[in-house]
Amino acid sequence: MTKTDLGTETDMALNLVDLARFPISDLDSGEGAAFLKECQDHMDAHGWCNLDGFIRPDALTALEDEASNLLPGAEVLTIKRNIYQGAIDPSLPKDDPRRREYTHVATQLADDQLPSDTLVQQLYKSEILTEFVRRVQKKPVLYRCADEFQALNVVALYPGSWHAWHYDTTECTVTLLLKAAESGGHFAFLPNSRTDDTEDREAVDRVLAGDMSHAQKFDRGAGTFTLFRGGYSLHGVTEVFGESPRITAIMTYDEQESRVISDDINMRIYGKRVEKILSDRKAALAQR
Ligand SMILES: O=C(O)CCC(=O)C(=O)O
Ligand SMILES: [Fe+2]
Repeated sequence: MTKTDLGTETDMALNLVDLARFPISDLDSGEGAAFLKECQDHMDAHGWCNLDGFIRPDALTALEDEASNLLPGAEVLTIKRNIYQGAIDPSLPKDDPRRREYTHVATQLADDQLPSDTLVQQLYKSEILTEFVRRVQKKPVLYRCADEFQALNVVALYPGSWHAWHYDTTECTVTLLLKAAESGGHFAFLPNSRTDDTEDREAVDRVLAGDMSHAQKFDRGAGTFTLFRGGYSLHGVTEVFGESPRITAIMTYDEQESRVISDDINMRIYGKRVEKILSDRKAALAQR
């Protein structure tokens, strides 16, 4: 499938999603309504919703090819961060695992490196898809994140790398697996491990100490669409093994319209390239 086969006028979800199995374009009647209820019930009961085979096989090949062609232009990011991706709570004891910084190495395309005519960007911008995510999460309003770097990312984890434990900086995250790892590379998480003012410390500390027995883990094939509350569910990806990378598209959403992330966090996540963009911008503004 190529971009010209797909046209540009229609909502891209209609072209890429397996609508026969996942009728996201009509959620108010018949099969669509029943499907939505199933997703909502699963989200309520478990804190996640996993849709295996969400992307049609021909569309998946096109998305995977597109990502593989773009990835050589991506930076290899070495990201060192605590699980909250922000300042450490000074009241924590010195040896508390929640003070620790965890490192992962990812080859990552930020939103501004994904052109607007790419399939993945058009899928993310789909109103049908956004509305589906909103309704599964039972939000009165939900917007795609407006941050120029974080909104949509494509992340490749090469063998030997993993994604360190963290909470996302936006509330609702969807991950779309474009290419599965040959082995390893499991997405693992603690559904709803924190709220705005409390955290399930026992569960979090257990995971940080290396005990994964209570973490949620499941096998996901390429084309799987997984909804969860990434800002409130500690999560990461286990080490990738084999010869080829594991590739995901990360789509972020927030209840707040025009939600952007602080420069400080973006520089920490995206490193030198973003530091330069932001400092060049400041310098240009100062000259005006
Ligand atoms: O690749 C994944 O499955 C998850 C990645 C992730 O958690 C993130 O990019 O914030
Ligand atoms: Fe995440």
